[in-house]
Amino acid sequence: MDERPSGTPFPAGFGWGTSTASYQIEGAVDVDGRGPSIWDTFSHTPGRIKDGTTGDRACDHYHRWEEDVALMAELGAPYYRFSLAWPRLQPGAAGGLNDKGVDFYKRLVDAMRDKGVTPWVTAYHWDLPQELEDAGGWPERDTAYRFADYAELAYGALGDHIDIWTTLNEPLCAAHLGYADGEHAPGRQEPANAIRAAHHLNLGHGLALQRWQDSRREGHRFGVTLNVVPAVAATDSPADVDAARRVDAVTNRIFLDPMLTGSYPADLIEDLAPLMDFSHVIDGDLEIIHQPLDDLGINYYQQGIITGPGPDAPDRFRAGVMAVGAGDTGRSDQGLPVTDRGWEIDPDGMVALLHRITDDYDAPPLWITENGSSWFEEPGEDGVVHDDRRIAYLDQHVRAVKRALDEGIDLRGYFVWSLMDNFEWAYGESSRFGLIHVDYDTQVRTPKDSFHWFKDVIARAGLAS
Ligand code: PNW
Repeated sequence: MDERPSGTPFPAGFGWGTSTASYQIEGAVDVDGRGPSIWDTFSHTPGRIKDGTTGDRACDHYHRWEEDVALMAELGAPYYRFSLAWPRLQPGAAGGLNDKGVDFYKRLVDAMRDKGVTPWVTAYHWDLPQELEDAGGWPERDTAYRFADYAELAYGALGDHIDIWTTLNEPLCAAHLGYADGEHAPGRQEPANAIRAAHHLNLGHGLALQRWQDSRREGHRFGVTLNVVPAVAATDSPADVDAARRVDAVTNRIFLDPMLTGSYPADLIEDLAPLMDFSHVIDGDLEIIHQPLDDLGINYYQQGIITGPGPDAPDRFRAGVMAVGAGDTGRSDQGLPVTDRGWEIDPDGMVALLHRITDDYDAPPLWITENGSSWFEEPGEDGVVHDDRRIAYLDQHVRAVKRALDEGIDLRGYFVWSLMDNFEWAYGESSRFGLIHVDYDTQVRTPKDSFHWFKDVIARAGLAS
């Protein structure tokens, strides 16, 4: 029986969920045979993480998964999206799988399924085995083949336990932040190699999909998650419009076009000509990358308001991305309220983005696989985190999701980043995105007010007014 009150706004079966990633929550980095990843190396390099923390323990989810599954069940979201740690499943990125790693994920997903939570798994959320980085990392073509081998093994071992499989999370960050900007592991600042990394991530995605399709179990769904950062020209001046086009090519279309249309944008190749040629793309690669997708996950945090060169191009944000062929561009803002990371709160941008993908591509069903906000908040005297700002943020974005549905977008779900506070990459423990507060000293988990708010939204499949 449909227990939703009449007139509630969301379709029955709408896919509410939360997301996490292996390195950000698991800890236990040297337990049960896990090998080192680029994030272990990077976080242990002085100066790389703003507060000097590492993911050595993070949320200790590797040991506390039962408690975390109980919290998922209490929340009542039908989906939980998480990633597999490549160095836990295939330490050193060679040979067969580590049984203890496989057993961990089996325990986790079986417990989730027992509680009615559907696992949505990502094969790669940035924790590249260090050994592969030592051999050159994603700028090397071989890394794509190694990823495909790992993805195939993971599907073989866990395919009977998990129905929804994603190849990559945000290849944009893996390529540009890792290899051009240097803010993420492995911390290299080599613009041309970031473009090669992007291609090999694309290639690894296509190869992995081919392997999965070859042994697809009935009812399984395969996809990818991209963070598409809308590149909006700050004004209609030709300089700003052209800058926005260049940034869009190098951040968004460099992934969307090969995956969804089987080609790289001609303007991207032309823009990059002064930096590099495209001889790393060889015949047949684009056919491999252009595989059918059952779902396209979109991570949305904010738009990029792009300005052309000039003295008022403020905040030369993401210098690496800008350095990569986007030329001398800047990033402005719209004067909207921001989170504690300085990210503008712009739910309309999410709706516009969903329209753009729908209009420009023959896209599969869309899912918001991440959306959320960072505010550093500790429990008050009553032991509770009253995170009204996060509730307001989520409320605005859930309403935007509803608008998108009303406007005809084939949007199947909305996942909050994140289930719990976790190791926020270069920001370490200083940036908190969770619906659940984590005390990193005691590992005590405390649902925030936003957890209860989201639980209520899910239960009623809508908003109060
Ligand atoms: C995503 N940016 O990363 C990731 O998928 C998560 O692992 C991460 O915790 C979450 O968003 C919050 O940061 C991003 O600089 C990292 O614009 C950086 C940016 C965007 C997304």
